[in-house]
Amino acid sequence: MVRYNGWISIPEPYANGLFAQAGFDSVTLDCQHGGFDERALALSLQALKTPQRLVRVLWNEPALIGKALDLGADGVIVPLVNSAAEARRMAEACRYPPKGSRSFGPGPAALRAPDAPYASLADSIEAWAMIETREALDSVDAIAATPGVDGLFVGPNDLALSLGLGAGSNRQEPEILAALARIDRAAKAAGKMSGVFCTTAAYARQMATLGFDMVTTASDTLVFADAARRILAEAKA
Ligand code: 3PY
Ligand code: MG
Repeated sequence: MVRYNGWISIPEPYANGLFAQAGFDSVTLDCQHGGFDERALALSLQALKTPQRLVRVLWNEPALIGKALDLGADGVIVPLVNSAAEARRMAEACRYPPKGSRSFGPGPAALRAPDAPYASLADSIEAWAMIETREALDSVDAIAATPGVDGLFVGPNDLALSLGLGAGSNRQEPEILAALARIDRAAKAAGKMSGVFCTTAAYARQMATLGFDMVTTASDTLVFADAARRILAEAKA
């Protein structure tokens, strides 16, 4: 079943709760290009009741990945994973030894399931590697096959930039559609999940039909700006 993901950039638990009430299967709090600092992330993770709460971390950096998980994220989306070595770095940062090198400190994560042994709680987290460069595309099979990488998530803007096509989501150029199909195939061949960032319902449906397991359907900043523009225009019409 396809997972419908909501994308959250506004670092405000109240706004995040209103947005999440739409009923997304998962939400992603964006620490790369969104406004979250550590404190805001902690508060929003505690406030959100969505079944799966992912955090897009600022960088492929074990300290940032460990912190997001300690704060209670159910998984991380790691930007710009360009090689098998980089995939290994992020995967190991997500899991405790012997599977990885995450430092022990469950913190607020333990509030989610106080009776669960920390290892089983940590084992259920999802590690998503972002495929968003030509280099990543060239190594996509090796990234997908990396133990501990649970899914490949496409950043269409950076991917299109890297392919020399300029930034933008919801793209229909054959070269981009071929890259998307290639990434989805690589994930499936390795028994992993595939996901893609979209900003329209139509494109999210198209990607779900193509085979993607998780589609980002709406982004809080775009929804906010679009609704204000549309209502103002309607009032003036
Ligand atoms: C991209 O499109 O590059 C992304 O990272 C989506 O947020
Ligand atoms: Mg990106």
